[in-house]
Amino acid sequence: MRFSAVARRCLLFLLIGLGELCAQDAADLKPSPQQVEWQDLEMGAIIHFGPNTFMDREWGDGTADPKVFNPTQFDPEQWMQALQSAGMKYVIFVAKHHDGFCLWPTSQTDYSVKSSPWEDGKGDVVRRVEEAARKYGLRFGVYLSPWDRHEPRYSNSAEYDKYYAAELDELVQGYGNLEEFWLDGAGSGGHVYNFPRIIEELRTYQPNTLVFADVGLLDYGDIRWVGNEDGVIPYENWNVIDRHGYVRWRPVEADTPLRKSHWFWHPNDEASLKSVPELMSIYEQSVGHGGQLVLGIAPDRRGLLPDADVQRLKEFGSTLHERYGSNLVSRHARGTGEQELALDGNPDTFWSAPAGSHHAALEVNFNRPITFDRVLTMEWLHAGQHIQKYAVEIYANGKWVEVCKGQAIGHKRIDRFARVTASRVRLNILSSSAEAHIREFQIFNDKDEAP
Ligand code: FUL
Repeated sequence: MRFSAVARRCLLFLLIGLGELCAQDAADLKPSPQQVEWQDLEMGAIIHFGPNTFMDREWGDGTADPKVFNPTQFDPEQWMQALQSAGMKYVIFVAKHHDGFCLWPTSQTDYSVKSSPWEDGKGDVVRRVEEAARKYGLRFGVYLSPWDRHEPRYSNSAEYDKYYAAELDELVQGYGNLEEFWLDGAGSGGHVYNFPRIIEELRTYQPNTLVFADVGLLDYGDIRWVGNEDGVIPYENWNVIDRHGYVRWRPVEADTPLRKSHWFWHPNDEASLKSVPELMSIYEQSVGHGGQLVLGIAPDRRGLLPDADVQRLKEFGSTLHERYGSNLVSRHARGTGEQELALDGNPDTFWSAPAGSHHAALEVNFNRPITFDRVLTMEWLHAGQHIQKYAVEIYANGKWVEVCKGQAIGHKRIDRFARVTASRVRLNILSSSAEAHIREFQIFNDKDEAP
């Protein structure tokens, strides 16, 4: 081989290598199929129930006598009915909180339901919650607190790792498919865990479970924490983020309790129940910002969700339905083109902008003017998150006029603006890293909101 041929070959390898490096660009990264499926769930609940419920505590110190755990009317089906009425699609049950008390009859410690009077120590809360969730069509996942304020082995990292992995082993092998595993970093500052080993344990038996991990444990997460406990995404929401040079798809989950700042049930606390307008605003700033909303619910000492909470969840579900159940696009003058696939009310079909394009427009025409104050857009994400800048525009007095604009769309984006009336509306994709793919472009008018 002549030198120039060698040089050409080297250059080729260099370019291939660079191409692979470029695949680390945010725009080239794609979600796993499990992540896409999970993002479609949109709303779930995290459930806190244990000795804290009986002791008016949020963070138990691990000294509570297991005998305090004795719900009198335990009925997780009642919880699931309430969650279903709100439109929730999955639940994460706190199998062990920071107090170390296990809600299933683990073989790893006596500090569990086995030592409680509930069902004579023969009950299994995790099992009952799992069965109830599946019965009502909700996916099931668990939270297992790494921080353990009861277990004496916690002071010895290696011993505790074995203990934690054995607990996890029971949960991942005994309760069917887990949708999500919540890895909470709270209280763990300064403690060293062997997380690679723990995640391997999980992955061996549950390859499809998505790991939620907050800031400190992010390296292990398939899902990331939003950064607050208000349930809102206060920034443009990109699914791909860079963590010290390691770039990958990590959708965001926004968690917040139904009762302000309380994850566990507390007596005389009904005034802290979030109102329907508050919940709607949270929804619009979480699901409506392309993320997942996880609402904290807390059964009381009876083992039931309080009536007020049940009622609030139901009202939330019906208000969501009222506001986002009547898509005005269903009245548009139907065309035959590909764009119809983004206007058909079916998120399983999508329109793709011309191959290789970096901007495009999706236009909706109505036979007569419609009045509206919000739009909902969904991006098809299997090929990555491509839209980087867009505007919603109406045609008025012979020209296109912007009513709102933004950057990231992602799974779902809800935009609100001052009410307008028009018969031509368009989503103007001003910049996309590759051709845009739109599952849905929907238009709504909230009659309850003042114009
Ligand atoms: C936090 C915990 O410290 C809270 O008690 C609660 O479990 C919440 C969901 O996560 O980090």
